Amino acid sequence: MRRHLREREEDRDLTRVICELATASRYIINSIRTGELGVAGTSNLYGESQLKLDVLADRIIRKRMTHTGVIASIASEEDGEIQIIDPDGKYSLAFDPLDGSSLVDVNLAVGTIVGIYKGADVLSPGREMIGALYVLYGPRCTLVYSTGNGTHEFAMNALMEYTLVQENIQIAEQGNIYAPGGTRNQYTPGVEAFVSHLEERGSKLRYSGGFVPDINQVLIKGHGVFLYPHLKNLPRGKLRLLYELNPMAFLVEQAGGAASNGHQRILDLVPEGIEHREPVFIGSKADVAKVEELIRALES
Ligand code: AFP
Repeated sequence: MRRHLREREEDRDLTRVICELATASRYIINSIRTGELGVAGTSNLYGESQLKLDVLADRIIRKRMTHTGVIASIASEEDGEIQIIDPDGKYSLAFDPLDGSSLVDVNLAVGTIVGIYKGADVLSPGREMIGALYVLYGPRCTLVYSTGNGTHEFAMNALMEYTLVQENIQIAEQGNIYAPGGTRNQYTPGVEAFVSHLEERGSKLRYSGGFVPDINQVLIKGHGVFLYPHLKNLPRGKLRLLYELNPMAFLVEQAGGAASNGHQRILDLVPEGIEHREPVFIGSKADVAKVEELIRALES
């Protein structure tokens, strides 16, 4: 991966950040595969206090990021507040160290999601990001990143090194898989009409309950749409703008897809705070445009 980044003449400090995140993922995948599934506060057989996997993942990433010496601030889903590391640092991160962590004990895939900003301000619109990546801890461990020049996939080999799988992933204009989050009886008229439209078109439902594997499926299959919409009982939806939506919107747009909150581009939204939640419709451009049209027609 380091060679790939150098060949593309990426900034050396940005290369360090991405490679240190890749290193962090080795420790995280090892913890997932070998660690106890206990909850924080319990102790393992050695009497050590048990860390929840997401707390452990958060600590691993923080340690590696501090080690780079180029980080200004960190906003982690685990911490709920922005931590200043070095006000003069070159980059800042917003990340979810282990998204979907509740799926580990049923052996479903989970992931780490990271958005990378120049300077110290992670509360700027996502379009200001200079990079994003996720690591998917599934049957294979894969890493997908973009620094604004396409979206690229790597896979971890037996030596725990990341080797290139594909460059410049492309998402087709329209798809035939969909991942519908939330509960259907809470869907609003525009969203209900959209899902009915997809089903009538023969789209197949593919939903794991993990944002990273569900987005990865749209990216790597090269078509489809993920939605976690505004719901009657959850008008802002569930997913967090900083830690989940902005990084994935960056990666999907770089692959020729689109990401909307049903009315406007996710990357244009001004964060109201680090816990800001937004509805999301993300994936094939025509599918995202279709749901925006139905929401306009049936909900305005
Ligand atoms: P957890 O991190 O609490 O497991 O939630 C995972 C998640 O934030 C995201 O990964 C999924 O897309 C979404 O929640 C699934 O939510 P539902 O369980 O309501 O479908």
